[in-house]
Amino acid sequence: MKGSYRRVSKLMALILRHKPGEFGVELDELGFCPLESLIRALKKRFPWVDERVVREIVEGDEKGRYEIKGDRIRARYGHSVPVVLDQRPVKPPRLLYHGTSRSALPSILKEGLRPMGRRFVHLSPSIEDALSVGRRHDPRPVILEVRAEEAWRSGIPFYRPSERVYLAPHIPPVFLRRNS
Ligand code: HQG
Repeated sequence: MKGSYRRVSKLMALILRHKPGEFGVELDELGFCPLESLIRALKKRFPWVDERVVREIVEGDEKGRYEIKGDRIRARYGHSVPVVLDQRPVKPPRLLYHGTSRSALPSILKEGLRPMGRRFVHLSPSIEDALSVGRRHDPRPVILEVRAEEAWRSGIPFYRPSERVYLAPHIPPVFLRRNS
């Protein structure tokens, strides 16, 4: 993605996941807002943004971060603001991965993965994705292997808002193992 589009996408994520109010955007309970209100907010920092640019960002997004339905848009995952998840739980693959910082490890191995600032714990189907998630926190991240199918069998619901992201409310330490 072009650098300028990446900056706009970061701002979209900030508005749609975390701080809609600060940008004069109102989300409905499913996390949607009018595309037009998002564009108005984006234009304050990036005056050249229009609907075509936002649609290109959404369609080109490699992680499926956003969804447009009619004239409304939302983030598919990553929220800290309360949104209702309109998704059925799915059966996850046998293993999923979570990349994190070395400093978070002791606490994670003690209390499990918690959503912390977000609504859900985020898990990746591939080690590569988990590595890049982890690098946001630590240049030498730790990869945790999550025995997802077993966790699911024990009653923990999993959701898949986009191809490359699974969500769960909490992963107890018994399902975790350090992978690297
Ligand atoms: C850690 C981005 C201490 C957790 C990414 C993580 C992802 C604990 C940090 C998505 C803990 C929270 C989410 C515990 C978890 N004690 N630390 N018990 N349980 N943690 O950013 O998963 O690319 O909220 O390991 O790519 O890093 O922007 O979560 O290090 O998909 O689309 O607490 O956000 O999506 O950090 O990232 P975050 P995350 P985008």
